[in-house]
Amino acid sequence: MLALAAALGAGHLVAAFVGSNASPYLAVGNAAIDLTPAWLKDFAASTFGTADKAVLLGGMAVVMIALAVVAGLISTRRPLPGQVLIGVFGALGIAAVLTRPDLGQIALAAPAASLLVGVWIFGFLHRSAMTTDTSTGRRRFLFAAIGAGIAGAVGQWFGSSKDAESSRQAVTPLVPARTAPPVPADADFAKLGTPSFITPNGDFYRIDTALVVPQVRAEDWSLRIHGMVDREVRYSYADIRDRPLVERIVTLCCVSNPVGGPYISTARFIGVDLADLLNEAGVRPGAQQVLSTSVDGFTAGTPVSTLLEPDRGAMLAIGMNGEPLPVVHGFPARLVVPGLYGYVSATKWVTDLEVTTWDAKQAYWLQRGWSEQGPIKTESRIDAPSGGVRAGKVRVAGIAWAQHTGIDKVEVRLDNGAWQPAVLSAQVTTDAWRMWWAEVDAARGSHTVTVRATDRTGYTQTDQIADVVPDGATGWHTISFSAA
Ligand SMILES: Nc1nc2c(c(=O)[nH]1)N[C@H]1C(S)=C(S)[C@@H](COP(=O)(O)O)O[C@H]1N2
Ligand SMILES: [Mo]
Repeated sequence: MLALAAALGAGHLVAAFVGSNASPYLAVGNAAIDLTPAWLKDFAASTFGTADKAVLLGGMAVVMIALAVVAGLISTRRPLPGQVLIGVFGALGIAAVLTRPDLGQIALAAPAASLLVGVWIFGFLHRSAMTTDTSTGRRRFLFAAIGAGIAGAVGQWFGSSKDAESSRQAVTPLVPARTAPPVPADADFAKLGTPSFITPNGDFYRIDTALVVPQVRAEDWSLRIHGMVDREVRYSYADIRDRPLVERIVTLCCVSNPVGGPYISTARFIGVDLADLLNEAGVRPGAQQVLSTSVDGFTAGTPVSTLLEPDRGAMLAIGMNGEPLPVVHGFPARLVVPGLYGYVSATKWVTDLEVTTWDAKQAYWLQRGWSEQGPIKTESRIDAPSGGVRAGKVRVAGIAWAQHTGIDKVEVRLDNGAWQPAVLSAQVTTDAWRMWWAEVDAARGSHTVTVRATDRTGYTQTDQIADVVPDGATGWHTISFSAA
């Protein structure tokens, strides 16, 4: 176990210089995320939610420790079994680093350091354990433990000294030339249990494949637009922030949001019109998708036609709720496309836009069985009541969304009774959610309440239950409560 710790510590230290994702433990975790079959990923996401990354890393630790203990026990005579195990782990680390699109060959130095240090330390400790001089043996074990800890800690400290947060703090206030409309007091029914209309940055849902949040400093960032364009263009952070900025209120939603789920939030995004940037590059006829790539290799494919729609409001966003984008939400820059699920549009830490066709390139989730097109489905959710209530008039409240179309009507029903209309909050923009509340008459006992929304195309949410794969869940949200 100690040799393994020393190996991981050495790899972590080297990774601080060659790319923090090259730290073998993280590289293997990231490779596991990318290689996980869709069914297992769905299981993990639905079982552990956003804790799935912690579960993955914890599970890897348990497996590694168990194997290390076994290898140690069968190495009592000769060091070979333990050294072979470390060699296998090292090879895994090397293979994992090779699969990472964000890591160059130099990054192989990290798992290679792990392999060499691990094999050497295991042999060293093995010899120490064999000596008859137990105090020397103990001292050497202690040295190895301390060395492993120091290597890991220095790697962690040095790696994080290049964090994006200090670069983010240095960004001077982003002042939009065109601000979003003010949010009226009746835009939410937070007092009745709905979320606040604008989600504070710290509460905004987070979904991505990154085990370690990518750290990109604004001064190192640039966005390249290439492919089926008249001229390739490149923008620095200063180029973007010095343009007239626009602010838009947009509700982002994840395709993995189950009916009634939490992966939906709203912010004021500040940035520039993506269509302007694409037009500066000059999109050639025949182009179908814009493949956006993040610094860590995630990709999303967005229809060119949607991005160039004059009223779509697709953005390259650099600000969120008056601040520079938080690092977890994509600092320095991300895409935001009203009306499309995040997996086909909302690339965070975006550095590359390739104008191409659907046949030429397949984005990350498309390769994993999700749909090519991802318009957000009209849905609604009940947030209150949660828990028991007093019998009589009971207030039910929640949210409804039909981004870029707008909500027309929300209805609720108690215990499969008649549908009754809910009161809607003020409409701020069709690109954001709307809150609703209604009062139902609930006698003592247990009840269910169900909600459904109708959007401005006249479409009423279907009660047909569909899974989140391949293009978003459907079905009516129902909750149970008891009245006393
Ligand atoms: N770089 C990167 N961007 C990404 C993703 C990702 O895994 N990596 N996930 C997408 C998905 S599936 C969603 S739903 C949104 C979530 O954005 P948020 O974390 O800011 O809420 O980001 C999108 N952008
Ligand atoms: Mo998502």
